[in-house]
Amino acid sequence: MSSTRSMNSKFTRAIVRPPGTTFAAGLTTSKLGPPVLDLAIAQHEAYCDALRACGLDVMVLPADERYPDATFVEDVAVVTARGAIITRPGAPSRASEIESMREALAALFPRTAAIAAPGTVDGGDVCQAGEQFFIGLSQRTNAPGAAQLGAWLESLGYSVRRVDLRRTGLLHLKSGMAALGEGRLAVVDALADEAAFRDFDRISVPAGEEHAVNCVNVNGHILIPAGSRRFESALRERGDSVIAVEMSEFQKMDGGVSCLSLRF
Ligand code: CIR
Repeated sequence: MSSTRSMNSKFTRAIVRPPGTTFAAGLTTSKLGPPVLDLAIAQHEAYCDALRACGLDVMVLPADERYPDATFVEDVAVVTARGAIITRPGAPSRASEIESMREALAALFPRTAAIAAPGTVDGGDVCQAGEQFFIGLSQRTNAPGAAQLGAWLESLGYSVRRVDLRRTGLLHLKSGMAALGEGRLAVVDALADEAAFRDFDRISVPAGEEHAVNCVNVNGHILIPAGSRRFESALRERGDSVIAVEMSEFQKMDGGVSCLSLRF
């Protein structure tokens, strides 16, 4: 197996932040109705337990009522085994979320890089598949941001490919694909023919379960949203270890399994 196709290195830590009392005021395009905070908090706790079951030490940041979307910590940093970079989120309401993440990462990384204006990057547009990174160009991640992030990743020795999402209607790259490990990607139909994925095995997510494409491989266990039975069966038939987690309240706010943590 080539290094491009190999698994991400083993994760030991995760950073999460529970939803705060203002959670329902966050950004969303979904028509699923307002989230129930108590249920969201319970689902978040179960999600943290799932990460622990995969062997991760979970750093839980305090809920931040100032920023309703702050529970989606994945968007404000990109953390790799070789370094961390603070993003510059594309939604103005999320811009200041980076401040507390910068402080949290400073305790773990001697030096963090940062995306600078006019660049914008949401971490949801960044997917690592072994030595290969994919960066989505989206409503949140612009060309200058993608260029800065790409140059930084290449300086660390990673390969980078861009994926233009701007005509797909997808919020983020990882709203449409995920790295499953061992050279495999989960993809929705809108990205089935994406040239950047050419030398990966593509597993399509069944129609009606597209939200389940937002899944993550954590040390060989694939966390998927509960209720995506056909996708779950397809993974199990391939021999994958699958952990299903309830995500209903986060889906109401356009979030999913990957968005709720930084894993490294
Ligand atoms: C937002 O629109 O920014 C949040 N409501 C959802 C962010 C989801 N993040 C992700 O997929 N990485």
